[in-house]
Amino acid sequence: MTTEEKRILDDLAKSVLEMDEDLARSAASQAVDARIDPKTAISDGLSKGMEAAGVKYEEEEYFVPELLLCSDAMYAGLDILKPHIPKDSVKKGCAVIGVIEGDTHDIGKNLVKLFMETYGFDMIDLGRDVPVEKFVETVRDNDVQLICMSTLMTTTMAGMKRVIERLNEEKLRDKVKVVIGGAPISKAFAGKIGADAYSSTATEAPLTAADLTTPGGLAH
Ligand code: B12
Repeated sequence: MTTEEKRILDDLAKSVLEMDEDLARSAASQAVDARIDPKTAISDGLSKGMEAAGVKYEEEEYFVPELLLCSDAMYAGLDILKPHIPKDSVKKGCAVIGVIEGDTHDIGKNLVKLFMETYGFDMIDLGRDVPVEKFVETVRDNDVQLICMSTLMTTTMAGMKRVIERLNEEKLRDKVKVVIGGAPISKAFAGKIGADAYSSTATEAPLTAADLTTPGGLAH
């Protein structure tokens, strides 16, 4: 990576951390002009800034209003980068995605959705604070091969287990693979609740998903 590319990624991260939408837009445009992979600009630039904001929140230097301004800057940069992500034309199937009930954190979920779409998945986005039954209904009523569930809070993790239990009860579990993610989630937790896979980043999520849904992938 050149010094200039590193400077642009640092500016993307800084723009989010410092709640600076103008810097987010200009650094994102510079990333496009410099032909930096837009996914790298998102994961190694904007997302890094959000992580740093999280540290400041934990240190009680930032509070909820600051985090909201950080996420505004993140979305300002994303709007510019999004159209430049190359789309894979090979269709990979249909997935439903949502943030589990009780949780309104949706930045990570939105990144996963974006990366899945550009990888060729059709996505049904249920949004955030999604009731358990909504996931179940969506699987029942649509031709979906995969559920992607997100949560950022330890207090809402149990909702993921409940979705899997309800899919079992409704005899829908064999119809779909289940991938879970979010900061407090781990591979061990995924195994414990009977999910098929866990992925720690939006970059990795589509590969994990394709492994599960493609014949010859991990699950076959
Ligand atoms: C930004 C933020 C907010 C924003 C959210 C804005 C939004 N629209 O999302 C706002 C200010 C609104 C907010 C509110 C609250 N927050 Co908050 N918030 C955060 C913060 C700082 C960053 C989260 C984030 O966006 N990270 C950036 C994204 C890109 O990362 P990510 O979400 O982890 O996603 C990546 C991966 O995890 C993965 N991934 C995510 N989902 C999925 C799904 C799948 C299927 C896969 C494969 C992968 C995957 O891919 C993503 C990209 O690589 C975290 C701290 C932290 N370090 O995580 C606290 C944090 C999550 N918040 C916390 C809390 C407590 C709250 C509030 C309750 C605060 C309050 N007193 O009101 C409320 C929640 C209200 C509610 N019920 O939902 C706590 C949760 C504690 C807990 N119980 O576990 C945290 C951990 C902070 C802390 N240390 O205390 N918050």
